[in-house]
Amino acid sequence: MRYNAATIEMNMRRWDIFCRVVDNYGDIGVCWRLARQLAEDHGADVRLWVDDLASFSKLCPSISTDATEQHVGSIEVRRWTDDFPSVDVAEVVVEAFACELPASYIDAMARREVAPVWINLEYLSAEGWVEDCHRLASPRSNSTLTKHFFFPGFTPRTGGLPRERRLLADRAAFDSAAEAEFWSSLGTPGRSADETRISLFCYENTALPELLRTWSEGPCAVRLLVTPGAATAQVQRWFGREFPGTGPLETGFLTAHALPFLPQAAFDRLLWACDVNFVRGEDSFVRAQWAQRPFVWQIYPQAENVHLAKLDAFLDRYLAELKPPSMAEAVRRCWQAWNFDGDIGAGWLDFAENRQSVERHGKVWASQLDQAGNLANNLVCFVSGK
Ligand code: TRH
Repeated sequence: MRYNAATIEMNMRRWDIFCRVVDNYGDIGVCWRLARQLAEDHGADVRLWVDDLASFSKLCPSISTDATEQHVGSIEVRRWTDDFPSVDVAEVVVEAFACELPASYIDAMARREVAPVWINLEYLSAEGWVEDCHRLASPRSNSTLTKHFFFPGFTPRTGGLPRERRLLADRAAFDSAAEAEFWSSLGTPGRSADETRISLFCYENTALPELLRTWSEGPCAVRLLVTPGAATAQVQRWFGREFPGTGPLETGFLTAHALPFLPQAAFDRLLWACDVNFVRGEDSFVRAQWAQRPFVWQIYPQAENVHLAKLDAFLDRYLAELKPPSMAEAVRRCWQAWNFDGDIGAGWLDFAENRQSVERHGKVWASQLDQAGNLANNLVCFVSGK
């Protein structure tokens, strides 16, 4: 959808975003994108409070892990510690993923002559109830403050997905020359005509050994780009040896390369440059959709299998328009095998056979997602209406 970025009114210019890193990188990954999009696309003055600068510095290497206050571009980054300082309250306050604002800050919000707009940014889900809860107000008892629930999502009745204003144009401009330059910047060989290039970002996954075996047996050459952490550990375990310095591990049709942790913008390019992406969690899952490449998602496992319904809800939406139904079923089987230790060998072979059609579908899907607007723009519009 082509729209102008919503303008922030002068009296809504200052935004505080609060982020607690529960585990992994998704919390800070989403908050960092939102902070940048609000600042760069909408001109907001953003102050980002983060309790774990070490995780943050992985995806943004210019972050100093021991600074209490620092700037990255126009964004002020503050270390969030228990002894919260006395600061001016912003006009818009984003509490990411119910991270619980400091009590002293909430008191200061309540003392403001005009109450700030208080947003609780929720986790992403494709489930139907999200549309009913999006934008709901939750007034605080004995207070002038009201918290609003803001749900990212896949339909126009949700908050949409994080997406930079220029993202689709940049993605479209990423041609084979840009791709070759990207591979060379990683020290990875250029492409050969007959290989399938796959990125792997996953949690510990019991289906992975079988998938590696399937890839190693062909019939096509697979060049696997393995991200640090659980993916690298499992690949090394399967090969029975460590990556030899910067060199690959090889067996049969499979060649695996270990990647360093990439800055977030380079991670996005990795997803653009691969033929298929295995992603996880929330933020890389969204980026795989904007990358418009076939992808396989490992959902973040939750207690009591709550994630089963979330996975199905997404598959129902994502596959609704993929025809014929047998192709949609092939994608579903592969994803379910990957998440629930099913027959990933057969699942992969079916998925790979339908790859070109799934890729075409990914482009249609991305333009459909674009109809929901993007999260930062939708937030600015919502806040302006308050
Ligand atoms: O790290 P994750 O597993 O995060 C998860 C999910 O967000 C989950 O929903 C949440 O509940 C849990 O954290 C606490 O996966 P995710 O969401 O894909 O976040 C990874 C981020 O790291 C994303 O912004 C991309 C970024 N990244 C890089 O920038 N460079 C890299 O090399 C890699 C591998 C990731």
